Amino acid sequence: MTSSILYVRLPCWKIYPGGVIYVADYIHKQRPGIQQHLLDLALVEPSERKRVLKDLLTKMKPDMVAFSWRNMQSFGPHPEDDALDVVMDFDYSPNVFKRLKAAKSALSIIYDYTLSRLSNFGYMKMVRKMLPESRIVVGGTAVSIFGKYVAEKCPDDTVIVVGEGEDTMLSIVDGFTAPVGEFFYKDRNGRVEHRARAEYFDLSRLTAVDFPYVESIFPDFHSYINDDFGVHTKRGCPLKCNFCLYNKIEGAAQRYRDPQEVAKEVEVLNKQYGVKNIWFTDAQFCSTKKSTVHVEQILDELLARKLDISWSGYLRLNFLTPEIARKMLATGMCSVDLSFTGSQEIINKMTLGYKLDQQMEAFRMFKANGFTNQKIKLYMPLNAPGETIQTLKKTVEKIRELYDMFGRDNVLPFIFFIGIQPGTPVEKQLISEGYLKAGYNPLTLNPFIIKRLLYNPQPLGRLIGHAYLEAARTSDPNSEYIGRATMDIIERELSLMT
Ligand code: B12
Ligand code: SF4
Repeated sequence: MTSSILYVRLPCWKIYPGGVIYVADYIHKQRPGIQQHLLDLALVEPSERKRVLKDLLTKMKPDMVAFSWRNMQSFGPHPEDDALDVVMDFDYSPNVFKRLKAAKSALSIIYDYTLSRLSNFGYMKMVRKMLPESRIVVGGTAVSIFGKYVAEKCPDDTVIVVGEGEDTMLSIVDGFTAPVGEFFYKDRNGRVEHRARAEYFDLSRLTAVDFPYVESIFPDFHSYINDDFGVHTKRGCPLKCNFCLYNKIEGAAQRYRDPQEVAKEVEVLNKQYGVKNIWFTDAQFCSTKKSTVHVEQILDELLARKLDISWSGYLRLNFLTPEIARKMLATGMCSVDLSFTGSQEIINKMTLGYKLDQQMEAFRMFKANGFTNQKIKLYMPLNAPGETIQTLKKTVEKIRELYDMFGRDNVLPFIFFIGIQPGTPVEKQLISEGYLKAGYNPLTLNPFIIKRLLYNPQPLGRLIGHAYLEAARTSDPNSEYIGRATMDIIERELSLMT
């Protein structure tokens, strides 16, 4: 049986480590006798990480070391990520020096990306070397997608947990004699076996996180107080958007936490710790009809608690009602974050499963039910398969409608492209069309393949690329958002085309 666990959150851009905290909190509630500690390497200088981990291993001598790995293939550049400028300059800048500079930056991004992957496996190997008898476990979203790859590279006698971790971790803690959930196990001889998930974890068992306990095992907890705190309200997505992996990471069945427990969690964060910003980290905070009922229950619980928070999360608006819109705004929703294309043809091609008219109607509901100056963030899959001059023109028109509705300054069109992810329908389609080679490696370090995985093909790719670069050159970032300036230039160029 396990008596001590060291959790190590592997480095990524600083973001509250919600996933591993849910796991540690659950283990504590089920097996309170186990000593736990959480080391967050995202908060440690790169040059210090090995030493800090080594010192902790020496001091604590845990009999289990559990790694949490969030991002592995993080190429999804958008206007708030420098990598988008690099890709655009490399492909479309008329200035040869800018192109060379972009090539150099691209190589340095890939170098960092390779180094971080190698270092992560290095931390696991260090544990195996220093504590040969310890059990190593690794989970997290990156592992949920690339579990097989992690199993190939990690040390022997490691359990690689795919998908949600609470119940699987408990079964490992209890001796790994009757394991549950999905995982790969690399045994002491390096052989890898796989278990598919056969049971569902009952989310009503996920009661409000015990933050005073979390504080006691995670001394760096306070460094996140002013950031967005991730709060989970449900898991799973039954929809089948053709580019998306979330329904595989979380499963298709939507399961819900108790709304009172969710609200209690937010209340403690807000009233006891002064946390103001919440991100509901569900694949979609509001999506199916049933989930809309659950969302309304959570909003009612939040309203009753009179909290001073601002929140956001990914939304689909199909089943929005004026009442829910009012409650969302009244509880502190600060932005409407959603995928957006203004063309029903593209919505259908991407199998998004909603009507554009419904979505526009939902926007009007926000406008009529308490909208003040919340941001409308449009994650636009520009130039997705099937995009034409006509469909792009329709998107431009609909964005204009949104400017008129909410005020131009409140609408933020994100210049976003589809990132092709392994096992998705769009990946299969692009392989069959010869855009990608069958059997390509989704974790490749080849910059040309990486660029292909960010889908922005010709001829519209050039138009969008040039528009983005012109916007970057001519608009003032202090007074204009680059996505809006880019859309204006795209509109101008489209008007010259038939
Ligand atoms: C919400 C979300 C965001 C929000 C986060 C808001 C916030 N403040 O938390 C925002 C919009 C900011 C965001 C940004 C980004 N994201 Co994001 N995000 C997600 C999303 C939808 C949910 C993640 C989450 O918090 N889930 C809730 C928690 C409770 O679950 P969890 O972390 O998965 O933890 C569970 C399990 O993984 C497991 N587990 C975790 N750790 C451990 C450890 C052990 C030992 C065990 C046993 C189990 C275990 O158990 C936990 C509980 O069941 C996922 C997709 C998805 N559906 O999972 C993408 C996802 C994680 N994001 C991803 C990416 C790439 C990014 C960005 C890099 C995008 C970009 N280019 O900017 C940035 C990076 C941010 C950063 N700083 O690292 C990728 C990462 C994987 C990859 N492809 O390598 C994902 C998987 C999406 C995807 N398919 O590409 N993201
Ligand atoms: S994009 Fe959203 S709604 Fe579509 S499958 Fe993914 S999580 Fe579900």
